[in-house]
Amino acid sequence: MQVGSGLLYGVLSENGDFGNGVLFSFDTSTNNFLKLYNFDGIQGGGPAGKPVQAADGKLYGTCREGGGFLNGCIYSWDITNAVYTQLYDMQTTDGILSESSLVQGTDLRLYGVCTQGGSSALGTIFRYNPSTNAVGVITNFAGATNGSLPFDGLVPEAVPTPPTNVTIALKVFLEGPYNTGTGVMNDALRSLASFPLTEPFTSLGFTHVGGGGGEAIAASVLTATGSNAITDWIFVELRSKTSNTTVLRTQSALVQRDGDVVALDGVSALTIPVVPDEYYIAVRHRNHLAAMTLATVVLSATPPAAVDLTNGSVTTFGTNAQKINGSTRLLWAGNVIRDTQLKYAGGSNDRDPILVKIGGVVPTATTAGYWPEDVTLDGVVKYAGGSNDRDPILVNIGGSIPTAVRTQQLP
Ligand SMILES: [Ca+2]
Ligand SMILES: [Ca+2]
Repeated sequence: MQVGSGLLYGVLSENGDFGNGVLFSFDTSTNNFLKLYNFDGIQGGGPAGKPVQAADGKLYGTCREGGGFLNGCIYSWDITNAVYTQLYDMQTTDGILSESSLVQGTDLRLYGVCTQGGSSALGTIFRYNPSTNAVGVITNFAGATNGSLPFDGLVPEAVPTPPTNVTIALKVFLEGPYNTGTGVMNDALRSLASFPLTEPFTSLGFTHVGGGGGEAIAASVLTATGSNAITDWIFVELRSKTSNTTVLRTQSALVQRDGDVVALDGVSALTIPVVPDEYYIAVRHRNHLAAMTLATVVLSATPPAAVDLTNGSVTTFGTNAQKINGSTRLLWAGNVIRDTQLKYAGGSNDRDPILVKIGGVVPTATTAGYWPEDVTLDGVVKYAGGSNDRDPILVNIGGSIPTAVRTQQLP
């Protein structure tokens, strides 16, 4: 066994100064073998099984010979003070000639087996209490009924560590960069020098919960091309299965052109450090209306739960939470002033900031960069002319009555 100092400890069952075995240590860094104690055959001899370090820091082991009744004994070795102690002399009723290592239970008792002794002289399972220096027999082996002659001790069942992550194969399309012709989103933003390598949500006032926030990516993540190129950052919420308004955990992630929401390496499935359970999943973006699953989704460590918000396979909370484009679902574009409404006119409308961003005077002017006013996410804020950022807002509130609004569908 290797204990805190990095030393390994073991026993030799024969020889040594008294011919009755040796307790030794071995330094794995220096290859230094050190005899610590020579068993004398009186206070124990013929140690068998490897010593075990108990919770009190001492080593504990068994001798198959010696001791007060010549039936073997239980001993301890105080590592700190280099002191050997003959603790308990095995009697015939306890079991004798133990060849096993001990194992410490959660009750802090040490458990072992004897090859002989006990009520049928065919061995026992015993329990040693270091606090009271007492041995109790748990099982007497009787041969035909339950076996005999146990040699090698007991092994504790390993308690599996419950997973603390879930993975999601989440898919979502943003209307702004979505191209109906290609069926994927554009990826103009990733080429901008101003594309943030740290999630943009915190500085925009999004509320991170449960340890989310501050996620960062390597610049190389943005060099991917094709359908897996990065379109933008996306904000994922896991909400309580018992309260769909209670956000338990948020996480910033990336969305690829084909809608896959991926981890910070730009390719892996989204992993969120929460215990496996059922959650509502909401998806937010800087300037699109958020949407949430109507039902909870069972999330586990593996396989990733498929949550495809692009094809209608997942029902969303509310009414028309997403824009329907043929058979494709998109998050509504145009929430330039990030609130719960798309507004084209009136107070806090989403149109005016676009005009302001291009300078406020010449409607045909443009401003490049990573801005919430860039509704189409093409890297250019544009108020008038083809592919401008203003018209999608008007279209999304109905297209005819400028004072109409579209309200985000979240509980
Ligand atoms: Ca708005
Ligand atoms: Ca634009």
